[in-house]
Amino acid sequence: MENRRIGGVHLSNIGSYEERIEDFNWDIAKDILDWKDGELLNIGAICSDRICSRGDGKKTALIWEGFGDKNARYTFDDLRVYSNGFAKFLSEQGIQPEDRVCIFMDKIPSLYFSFLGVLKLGAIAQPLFSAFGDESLEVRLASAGTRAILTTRKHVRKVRKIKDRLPELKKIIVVEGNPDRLKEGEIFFDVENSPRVEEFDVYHSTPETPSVLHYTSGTTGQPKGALHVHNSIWAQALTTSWVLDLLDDDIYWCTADPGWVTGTSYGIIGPWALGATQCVLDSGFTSSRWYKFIQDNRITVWYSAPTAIRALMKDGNELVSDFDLSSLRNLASVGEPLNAEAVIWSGEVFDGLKFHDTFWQTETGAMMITNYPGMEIRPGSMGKPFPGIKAAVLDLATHEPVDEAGKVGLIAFRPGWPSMFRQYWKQPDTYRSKFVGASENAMPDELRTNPDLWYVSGDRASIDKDGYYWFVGRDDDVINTGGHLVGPFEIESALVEHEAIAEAAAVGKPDKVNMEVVKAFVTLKPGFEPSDDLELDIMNFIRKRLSPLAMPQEIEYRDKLPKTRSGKIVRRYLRAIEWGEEVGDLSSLSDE
Ligand code: 6R9
Repeated sequence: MENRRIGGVHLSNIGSYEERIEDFNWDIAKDILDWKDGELLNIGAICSDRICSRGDGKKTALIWEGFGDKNARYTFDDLRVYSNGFAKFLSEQGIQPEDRVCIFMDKIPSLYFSFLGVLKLGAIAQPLFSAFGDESLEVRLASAGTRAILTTRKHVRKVRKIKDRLPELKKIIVVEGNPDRLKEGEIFFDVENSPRVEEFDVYHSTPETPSVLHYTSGTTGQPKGALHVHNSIWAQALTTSWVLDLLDDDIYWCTADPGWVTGTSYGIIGPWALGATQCVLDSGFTSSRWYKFIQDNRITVWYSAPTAIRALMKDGNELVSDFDLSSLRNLASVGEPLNAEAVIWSGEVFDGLKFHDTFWQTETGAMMITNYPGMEIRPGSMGKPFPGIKAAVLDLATHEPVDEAGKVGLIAFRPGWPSMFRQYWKQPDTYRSKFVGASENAMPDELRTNPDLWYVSGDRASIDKDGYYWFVGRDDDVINTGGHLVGPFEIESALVEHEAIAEAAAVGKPDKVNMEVVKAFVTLKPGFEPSDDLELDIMNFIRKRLSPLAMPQEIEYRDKLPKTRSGKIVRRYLRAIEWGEEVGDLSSLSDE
């Protein structure tokens, strides 16, 4: 990448936001990567082989630290060879292009190698949080018809519990741990201790070849798989360059886990497409561990999330001064509203550096509305649409763009950017329902290319007179806890599997650090009495089956739950009480 540090002053890759809007063209991303039409468009290869062939094979690609003092470093040449290793191994196991391969492990180096390897083979990477319990895992593997899962000794027991119910899951591959203790049918593959694979015939993907399948929660039904394609790389690379502002000599840290789209779009694809050095910290969160990680690795660009920032804030300013964080030069955040206090705080403690808020979704694949280097940050605002993105706020009733400053509506985007999701896995109707103006039988390809439609995000915002977007809240019941979306339906379905529970509703309740945490309202079956022990038992039940994030922090016992006359539980009502908001019109509720 062109290095624009002139006389010590960095002008920023984006330069002038207004000028970029004027001359915008997605092909700029191709120029930045020096990629010519007709060349191989495969994310796995662009992020590794291509960096080596431009002469940067010896450059550090990954600086990794785990629990205790475990650490390792890998060059782009290592990335190339180890991703080849995974691609070759999976192809020998019979994995074919477009097969779904789940990656279910902690943030260990093999997660990163295998992700690129799966893509090199033309298969679809399905990364899932290693914190998921067996039920969360089963729902997603069953939905995707996943053929192979790559996991570790630590997590394989969850796969064992569910594998008999997953007829399409043919291969269980353990990439780390002790091979002697595996069960029959499980395969061991340790890429770093296998022969180096110097050459692999990378799959000739087209721009529309599927690449990554990310599961995301909605209000109704189980989580949906948002499917991305190799063409997404242009949006991921360009936003990485213009918003995160990576230069050749930066040391970059994205704190997100690749089970979340942030961890793939900006923790793998965007930065490595540009040939940047990335850091990964695979150990639990403590403020001092994070500050030390930045200090020791001289991290310059840092992409994190509001919950983490608020947790750092809580630990105070004094702790910050115990570390030398002078290497930092650009900070950004995503996942939930970044409150103004957090922006102002970061400016105070990080020597004038304020977090740049960025807004986007699993479905958008890349940043959509953000703050840019060199542009005035208005604390509390998400910034402005990325050049090339046509955004609007649609009137809640008419779905026409609002032109009045400050009026609240639905955030929407005109279809057509490169990283837009191509479908919800096997749910064409749900995909269609995300577009305003779509005809009843429109196919996914028509929807994603029709410039007259609006893709509606499911969030509310207003735009001020200068074009800055201000987040208001979600337009649905999805719970955003610490930046992770949890679907109430998934929690409720698991709750009613508990022997004591008759009916359940899950809503978000306010929380200082996580913004929201899960609260469950339950009615009990005859013969069960409310008690503290039962509450603890229910909490653990959910933690183990779903995940620690989905676990209710509070359980309220009720004799009955509020319902509509057609029998649907009204979460909106329960949520409003938690937030101390107006409950609204209750006339549609049943008096039963
Ligand atoms: C990348 C990612 C998407 C939802 C989104 C919104 C919330 C994300 C935000 C934000 C306020 C921001 N969200 N960024 N809310 N300000 N800067 O987060 O993807 O997990 O799909 O979540 O998260 O509600 O619709 P995903």
